[in-house]
Amino acid sequence: MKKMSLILSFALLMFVSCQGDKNAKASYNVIPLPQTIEMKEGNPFLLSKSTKIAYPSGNDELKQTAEFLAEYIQLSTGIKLGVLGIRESEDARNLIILKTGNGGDNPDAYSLTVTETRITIEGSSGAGVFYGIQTLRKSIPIGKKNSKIMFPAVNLQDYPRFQYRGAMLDVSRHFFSPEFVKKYIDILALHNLNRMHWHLSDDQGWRIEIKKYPELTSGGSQRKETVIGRNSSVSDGKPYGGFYTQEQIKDIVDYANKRFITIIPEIDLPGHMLAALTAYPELGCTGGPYEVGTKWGVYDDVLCVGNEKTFTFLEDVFTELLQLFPSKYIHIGGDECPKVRWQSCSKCQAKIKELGLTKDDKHSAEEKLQSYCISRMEKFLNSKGRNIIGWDEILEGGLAPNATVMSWRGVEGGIAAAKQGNDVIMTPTSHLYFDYYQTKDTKNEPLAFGGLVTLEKVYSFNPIPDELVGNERKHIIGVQANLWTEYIETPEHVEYMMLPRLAALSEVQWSAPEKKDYKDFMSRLFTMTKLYDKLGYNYSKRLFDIETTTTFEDKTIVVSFSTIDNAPIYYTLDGSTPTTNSTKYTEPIRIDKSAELRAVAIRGDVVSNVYEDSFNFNKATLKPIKANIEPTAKYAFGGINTLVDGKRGGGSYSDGSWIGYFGEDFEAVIDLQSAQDVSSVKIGTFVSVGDWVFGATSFKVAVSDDNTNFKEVFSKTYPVLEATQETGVIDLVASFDKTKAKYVKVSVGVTKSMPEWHTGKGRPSFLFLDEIIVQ
Ligand code: TNX
Repeated sequence: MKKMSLILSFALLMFVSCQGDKNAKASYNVIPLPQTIEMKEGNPFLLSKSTKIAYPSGNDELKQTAEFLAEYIQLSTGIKLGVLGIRESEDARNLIILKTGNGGDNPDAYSLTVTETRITIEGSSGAGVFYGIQTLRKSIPIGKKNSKIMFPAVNLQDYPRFQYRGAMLDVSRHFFSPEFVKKYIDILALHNLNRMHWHLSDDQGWRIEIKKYPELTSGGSQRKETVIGRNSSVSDGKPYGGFYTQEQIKDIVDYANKRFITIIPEIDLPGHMLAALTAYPELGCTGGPYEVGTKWGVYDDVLCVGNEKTFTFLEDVFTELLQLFPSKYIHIGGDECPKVRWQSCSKCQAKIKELGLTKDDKHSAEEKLQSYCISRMEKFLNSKGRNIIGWDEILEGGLAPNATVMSWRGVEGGIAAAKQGNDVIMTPTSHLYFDYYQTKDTKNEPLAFGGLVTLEKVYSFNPIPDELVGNERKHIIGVQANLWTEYIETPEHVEYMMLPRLAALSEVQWSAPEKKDYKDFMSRLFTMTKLYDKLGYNYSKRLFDIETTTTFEDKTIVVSFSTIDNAPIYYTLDGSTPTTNSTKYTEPIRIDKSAELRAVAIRGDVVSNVYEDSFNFNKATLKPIKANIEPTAKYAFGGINTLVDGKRGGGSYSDGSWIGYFGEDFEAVIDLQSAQDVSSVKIGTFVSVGDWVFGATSFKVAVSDDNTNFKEVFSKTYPVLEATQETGVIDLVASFDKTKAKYVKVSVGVTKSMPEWHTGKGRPSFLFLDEIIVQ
């Protein structure tokens, strides 16, 4: 009773004090975190209906920015402020003053000073002022009904770490309306990004009107249907298409420009060109006929580089493109260009001869032909005063000094390019592919490309690898996230994949690395979600999920939980769904026998996604294990111990709970550490044939008491999987007569030659394994 009344009076106190505090208070701890925030002694500034936003009379750029700020403030507070032009000498009070000329050499820098009489945002340029108003809008608390907002006195100095802060949108695989592209630009602006890389052409659709080549849009922008899922054998049978007219593009470029975002267009060449080839088959090596891609992946049909017409076409296309996009950088792709057509094309072979290209120990003649194509286009664009960006494949076969490399297949390409003096934009699949899953709980997520790029992973990205020293480090000019849209059809889904990972990216791009603190970021993100809600952005609610860390202590697995806002967590160990009646989490959970752990965070009547983990304690759990081969680097994750960590693999081969091998048979020996009765061994495999991930072709078990002489107790072979095989887990199970064993050897055969029906026919496959269960 006493406790009850204590709680009640505390609640009452809170109620009264919230009521009493009529002015909602701004906080400058926004995302991305500003460089320095120096709080001042003086009285705060009170923003009210009568506050005005002032810009220097006659400055249209700042007038526009002032109008943006008025809109932002109205959205967040409901208060509509007036905007007015003033002369330098005017000394008015109750103003938010925007001005330029703080003299710094970083055009994106600004200062924000708050005193009792005014808020002043002074940028090195219009861009700096724009970032200043972003910080100001994000500092405003959301969801409080107040007539005044209190801005504590401050001297805030801010500038970005990187000059290039980008995000890519692929509009080829799926098309997005001009209205949505503008919303995407708004989302970037909110996070202080200044480049939108627009992937406008690919195998599955050409999306930009080119007046000289009307077929590109009349035919090349349309595909007859789209494959369902990850290159399954079924398609939806529905025609799909769309493109932007030049007028629409100009309008979007202008929209972005007002928000200090430069659009970098990409025409991907000489590969990823099937849509253009469909429109103009004479540009391909075989002459066609071609068909706009209806499946995902890489197509063998590419531009014929031996044909001069190809270059006329490209120069014409870029000539029109340059009139629409003022960007200094133009992206010409260069990724994933198979060379098979060129190998048997008389024109390409003649060109190779004419250019005197010969195979050496690093590159084939055809790879050098690709390099020729890229550098020829580079020269053309340079002659028009532009510089090229290309995917890291453009490094292969030599690179001109003013080309910028987008390092996507890891950071290695970026390191190599920076070491040879080229500029680099870091955008590795490992941390910045926003088409990858954002949680391990993939079975409750919309289908994604694969991979796992969590919020924390994005946040942890280090754009300047330690391998780079001195001046080399300056060549990392920026960081970008990529949104490929094979599996993303709707605007809501784009937002879901971008947010909140873009918030983590913005901090990598903007803030000081020495201030990086994930926990602190998460608390600021919690505030930011209120603004996302207000703006109607469909961000992933995964940030409210339970976060876990697992450690191992002797023969015990220790699981710790946390949430972004310290919400109460409840759990069960028997697989039942937790409720507020279940055990409340107060300290790390110690698990030493098989268990089905389930946990939820409960906020009022909102229950989070269920966290699930299965622990299987058996004779192999947490025992020493040695394998004959190393997993493929990309899929090594926690290494071989993953197979005996007591946790069964989850719903995606790339979520870190599986380890992957390529093309080689697997064999491992587990040391049970004493002779034990053994009569069954089980191992999980994960299959996804569209991704070259096949099942086992054989499974063998042998036992030994000295780790030298093994006796086979089980052996079985399996047929190669069919095209209709569903993606998921296939367990291999060996049962045999009870036998004593101190060592257990498990051998799993990989599919060495994928079948006729597969795009990789004749090539070996991946093999994904998890948990070995010995009983
Ligand atoms: C690789 S990144 C591609 C794209 C795909 C993407 C899917 C790059 C230069 N090429 O064509 O859409 O993977 O993640």
